[in-house]
Amino acid sequence: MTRFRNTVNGQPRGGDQWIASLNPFDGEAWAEIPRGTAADADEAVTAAHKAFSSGPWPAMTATARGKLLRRFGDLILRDAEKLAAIEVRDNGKLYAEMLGQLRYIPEWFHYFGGLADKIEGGVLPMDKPEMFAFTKPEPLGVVVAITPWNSPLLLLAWKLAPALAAGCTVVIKPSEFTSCSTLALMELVAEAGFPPGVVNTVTGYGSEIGTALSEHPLVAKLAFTGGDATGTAVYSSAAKGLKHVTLELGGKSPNIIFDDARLEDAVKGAISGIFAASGQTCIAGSRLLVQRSVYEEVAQRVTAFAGTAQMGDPMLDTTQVGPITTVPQRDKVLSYIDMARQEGARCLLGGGRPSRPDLARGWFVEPTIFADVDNSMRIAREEVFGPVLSIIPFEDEDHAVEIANDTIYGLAAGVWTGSTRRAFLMADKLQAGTVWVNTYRAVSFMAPFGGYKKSGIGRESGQAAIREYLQTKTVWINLAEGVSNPFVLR
Ligand code: TXE
Repeated sequence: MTRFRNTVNGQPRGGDQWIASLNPFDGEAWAEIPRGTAADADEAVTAAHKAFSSGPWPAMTATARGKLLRRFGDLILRDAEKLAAIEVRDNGKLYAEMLGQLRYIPEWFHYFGGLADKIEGGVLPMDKPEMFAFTKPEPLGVVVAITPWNSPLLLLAWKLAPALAAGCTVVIKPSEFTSCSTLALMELVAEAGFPPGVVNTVTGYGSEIGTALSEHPLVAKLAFTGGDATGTAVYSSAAKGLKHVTLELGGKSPNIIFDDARLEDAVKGAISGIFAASGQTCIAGSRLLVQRSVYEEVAQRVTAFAGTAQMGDPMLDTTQVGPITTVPQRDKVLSYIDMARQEGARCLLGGGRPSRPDLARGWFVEPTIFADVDNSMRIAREEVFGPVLSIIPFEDEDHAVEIANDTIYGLAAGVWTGSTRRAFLMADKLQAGTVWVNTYRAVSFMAPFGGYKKSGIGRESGQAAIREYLQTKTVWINLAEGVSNPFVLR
C-alpha cells in the first residue's frame, strides 16, 4: 500500500500512527497518511514561521516569487493526470471532472504569480508640511490552509496561490479523507524550488490537530473551506488569537428557472447544478425554483434527463455519477432523503442506494429528485451535499426572490431567463456572492468567489484575493528638522 508522508521544513515526516485512505468506489484502503498530533502541528507552524522570518523567502523579490509560482503551475500541468487519478481514488469524483480541475489549477498559479509584483503601495498626498508618507503592503505571516474532501487541490490552489504570491508561508491541513493528492503535490513544491519551510503539511483528524493549528500563536491567518459548523469553530479559535480568516462554507443555492428561459438549457443547468460531482459541491444548486407555468414540464424533463445518468466507476469516461466520498456523508445524504419523504415531498426519482450488484461495494446514492418541496422543509433549508434536488414552485419575480433569499446561506444563485431586464434585476436582488445567468457552476481564477450571510467571509480568486493575505504598513518620514510640541497630536 502506498504511504504518503508529510513535508515539514522540506523534509519528509511519517508518523507513529497512520490513517487509511479509502477508495469510495470499492471501499478498499489504497493508501495511508500520517495521523498527525498537536506536536506535529506545532512543528509545521514553527517551520513555516522560521521560513517567513528569515532565510531566502523574505529576501526574495516579488518578481522571483512570481516566477516560482508560475513554474509550480507548469509542473502541476505536467503531472495533471497523475494527480487527478490520486484524487479520484481518494474522493470518488469523476476522473473527467478531476482532470479538468487539475488542468485548470495551474491558471491560479500563473495568475497570482503574475500579480505578485504588481501589488503596489501609494504615496500619500500629505496634509502636513515637510512630512512624507507612503503605504506598503506586507504579507500577513503564517497561513494555515484547511481544506475539505470534495475538491482538495482546487480549493487548496485558491488559498495557496494568493498566499505565496503575497509572500506568506503556509501550513496545509487537508481533509483526513483526501490528503493523498496534497502530499503528492509537495514533490512539485520542492521541484519548483520553493525554499524549505515555505509550504508544509500536517495530516490527521480535525478533532486532533485542528485546534493546535487554529489557536497556534505563530499563525496569522486561517483560510478554511468546509462545513459551516466546523467553520464556526475555526472562526471562534481565530477570534481567541485575533487571527485573520477567510471562510468558505456551505450553501443552499437557488437555481431559478423562469418561463421565458430556453428550457432545454435550463434543464441542463439544473442537472449540472446538482448531479455533477454527485452534488458534493458548495455551490450545488440544490433548490430548483421553477415558475408555476412551466413547473410540471421542467420537473418532468429534469427527471427524465437525470434518469439517464450513468452511475459507475469514476475512472470511466462513460460514468456520469460517481460515489459519495465518505461513508458518514453517504449516510447523511440518505438520512435527508428519508427526512424529505417524512416531510411530505414527492419523490420523482431515486431515493436510496442503487440496487446494481456492481455498485454494491461503493458508497453510491441514486440521483434523487423531490418535487412539491416547501421552502420551510429541512430538505430546503439544510445543506445535504449530495445528489438530491428539491423542486420548489414560484409565481413571479418577487416570489422567486423571496424564496431564494429565505435561507441562512448566500454562496451562489442561478437564473435562467430570456429577458435582459430580468437578468439584471435578479442579479441585483439575489443575496449571493455569485450569480450566474443562463449558466451554472462556472468558476475562474479571475472571478472573486465567496459567500454572503453564513456562506462565509472573504473572497478567493481575482485580484482582491491577494489582499486577504496582506496587511498595510503606513510609513511616515519627517523631513523637517526639530520636533514640535511633544504633548499634542502631530
Ligand atoms: O467537513 P469539515 P465534513 C459540508 C457538507 C458536509 C459537512 C460536513 O455539508 O456534509 O460540511 O463535512 C477540518 N479545527 N461541506 O465534516 O469538518 C477537517 O479535517 C480545524 C461543505 O467532512 O468542515 C477538514 O480538513 N479544522 C464544504 C476540513 O476541516 C477542522 C466541503 C473540512 O471538514 C476541525 C466539505 C477543527 N475543529 C463539506 N474539524 C464546502 N464548502 O465545499 C475538522 N476540521
